[in-house]
Amino acid sequence: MTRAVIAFGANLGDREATIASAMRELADTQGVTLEAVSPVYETPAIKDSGVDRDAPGYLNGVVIVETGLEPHRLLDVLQAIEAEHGRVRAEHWGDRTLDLDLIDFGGREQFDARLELPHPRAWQRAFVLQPWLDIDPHAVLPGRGSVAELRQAATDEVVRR
Ligand code: PH2
Ligand code: MG
Ligand code: MG
Repeated sequence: MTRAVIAFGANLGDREATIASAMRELADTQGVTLEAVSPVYETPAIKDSGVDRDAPGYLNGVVIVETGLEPHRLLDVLQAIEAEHGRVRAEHWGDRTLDLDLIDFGGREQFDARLELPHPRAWQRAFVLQPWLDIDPHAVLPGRGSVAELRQAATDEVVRR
């Protein structure tokens, strides 16, 4: 079994209902057990160009799971749940009903066309680091260091719900 960290985000539709239902679906997945679900944060949309105050805001958080699945099978599960919630992959970093990102998989570092572990931008995003820290104060991001220290350095705005 491996401990995996998954970040969730939603900025379209009924964000809370979507996240609640995604958490249920994840919990109902064979080979996946929920260990902890973080508090939820209200966060402004980040685009390639920086903060976009005109875009709808996100709800963001993190869930820690224990899983017997391999990373790509877990990714399949996450993408199936996204698709069920009407996620359409159009604009890069575009608005979305649901985003489920695999952040860390048992400290593994790997890279292929479909998946990079750990998630390449998690280290600089307070909307991932803060909720992760809430449920695992001693968390470490492989190759980057302690999540607590990374959180101190991250500047994007997160407001606890
Ligand atoms: N996800 C993105 C791009 N921008 N901004 C916020 N606040 N929260 C997100 O989850 C987010 C984002 C790409 O996945
Ligand atoms: Mg994302
Ligand atoms: Mg994603």
